[in-house]
Amino acid sequence: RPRVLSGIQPTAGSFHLGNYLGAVRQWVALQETHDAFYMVVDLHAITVPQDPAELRANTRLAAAQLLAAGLDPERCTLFVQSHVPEHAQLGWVMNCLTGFGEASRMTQFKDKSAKQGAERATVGLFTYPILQVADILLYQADQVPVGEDQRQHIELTRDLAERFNGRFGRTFTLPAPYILKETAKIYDLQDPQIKMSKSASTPKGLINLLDEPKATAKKVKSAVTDTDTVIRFDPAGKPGVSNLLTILSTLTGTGVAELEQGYEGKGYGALKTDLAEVMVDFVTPFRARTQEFLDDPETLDSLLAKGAEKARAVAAETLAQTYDRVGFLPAK
Ligand code: AQP
Repeated sequence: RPRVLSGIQPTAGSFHLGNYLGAVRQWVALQETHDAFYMVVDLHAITVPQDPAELRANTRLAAAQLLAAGLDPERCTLFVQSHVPEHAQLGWVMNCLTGFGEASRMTQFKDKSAKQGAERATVGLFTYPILQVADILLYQADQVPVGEDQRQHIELTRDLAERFNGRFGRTFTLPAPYILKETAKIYDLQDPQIKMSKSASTPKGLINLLDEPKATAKKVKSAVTDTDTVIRFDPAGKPGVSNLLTILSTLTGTGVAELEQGYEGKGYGALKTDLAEVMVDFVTPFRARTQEFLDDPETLDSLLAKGAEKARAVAAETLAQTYDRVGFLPAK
């Protein structure tokens, strides 16, 4: 079985619809066909200030949501990044292989540091793509299921893997991005030119899966569209309507062309009403399942501990090989 690896930050509390459609949904499908490793990336979370109690609670909350979305610990390895110390250890080796200029070109860093003010951004935020390189290479992942915003980091991962392999001998698998065209980028409901994101979106533009279903329905109904009336998939000309069609198509499994046909002669109101209903049907059981997992933190923690044990077995082997190649003296 080919191997996949991906991660999600625990920082926001609730996952948003972009996280789910762009990444988590694919994770659920891939656990059936791939040797799948998924993690809650708490090391990445502290690149920006975190309240310790909230971080701990949000880490459990992220794991609960992943389980509620359909990850099955019998079918995949689900763990918390900080439970596997090899991530930070390989991260250091990768830091020492990366050029300063190369790291400076990461657009996610530029965007995120600009938002915070360049002076306040931490060195951790600057090097987080390199930690992500280590996350992926530790597991010798063949594919990395993510949204479009992560493509550049996977390219960096390939570059560094090739560099290491060239310098020290073949050690790492070169991973490929696994990005589904349709859902690579889910857009903000109020500003369909920007991606839906926890930091850039306004509350009305962002659908948090754990929000009150009624609030979600309201946001869908007040989504920005255009002054035309035709329901047609045309991302350049009609970004708002196209975004709604993408979301509806993915959640219902109905093709976009079929949806366009079905809405012929109907107005935007009909599309929004249907999507609001589909969203409510989706988030209602999702919220309930998440709460069930949260209500039993002991089971949740022990399940994560088992996941970390499985992950460590793989990670430790890669790290040992890497340390040996680099020339570190083995500890006797
Ligand atoms: N709008 C999106 N469309 C498609 N995929 C998306 N992802 C995020 N937003 C979209 C994908 O979700 C996965 C987890 O991302 P993350 O750990 O970065 O989660 P986040 O911090 O909650 O994501 P945001 O909202 O994008 O954060 P900020 O605002 O901090 O940049 C990834 O695979 C990502 O591609």
